[in-house]
Amino acid sequence: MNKLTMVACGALLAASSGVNAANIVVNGSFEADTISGAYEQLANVTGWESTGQFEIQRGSDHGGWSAFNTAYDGEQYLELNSTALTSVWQDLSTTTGQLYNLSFAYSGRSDTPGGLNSALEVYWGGSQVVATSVTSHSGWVVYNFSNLVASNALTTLKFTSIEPQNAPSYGSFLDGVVVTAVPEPSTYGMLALGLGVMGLISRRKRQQDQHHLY
Ligand SMILES: [Ca+2]
Ligand SMILES: [Ca+2]
Repeated sequence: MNKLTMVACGALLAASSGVNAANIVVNGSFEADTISGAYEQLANVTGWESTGQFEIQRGSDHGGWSAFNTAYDGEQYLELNSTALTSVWQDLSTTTGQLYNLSFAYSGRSDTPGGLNSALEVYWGGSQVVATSVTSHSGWVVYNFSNLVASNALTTLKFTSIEPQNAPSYGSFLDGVVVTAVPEPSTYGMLALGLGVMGLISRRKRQQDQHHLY
């Protein structure tokens, strides 16, 4: 790789890092407050607010109970229903008018009495992002929502557990909450420019090689 190619690669990497935007959720994987047992009920969890107390659980493969999930990401996750159906939320620092993508992993709890379904509602800036509640009962399901608009400098991301009302301390596991800014068109422009430069260098190199051959 010659010097010019290396410079072009550097430009390409710089443009790419803009595409892979950072997660603006604080402690979206619930790993910041390390618990020592299988589960722990906490008054406070880094980055998050709650209508009740929090419950952090360790994945079944990291000392948690067999009824618990393997963490979707890392070793721990949140159980919204600590002792009652609760909401958790976080005020995200956003740019007004900017578009964001949201993804998270959700699961009901497998040992919920009577096999009752768990259900969750998700709100972005006060508006529900899905018309019907998310429902899942066995294993993690990853949900993705694209192009959510930020109307303010702070946007509240909220998860509200609404089922099972008859076993309100069971389930609604949440993990891997990620919100990233949708790349600006100018970032794509830089990336395209970087790729164009690479293509040009590659063509010139081939032409030079041909000169050497003949
Ligand atoms: Ca986690
Ligand atoms: Ca619980």
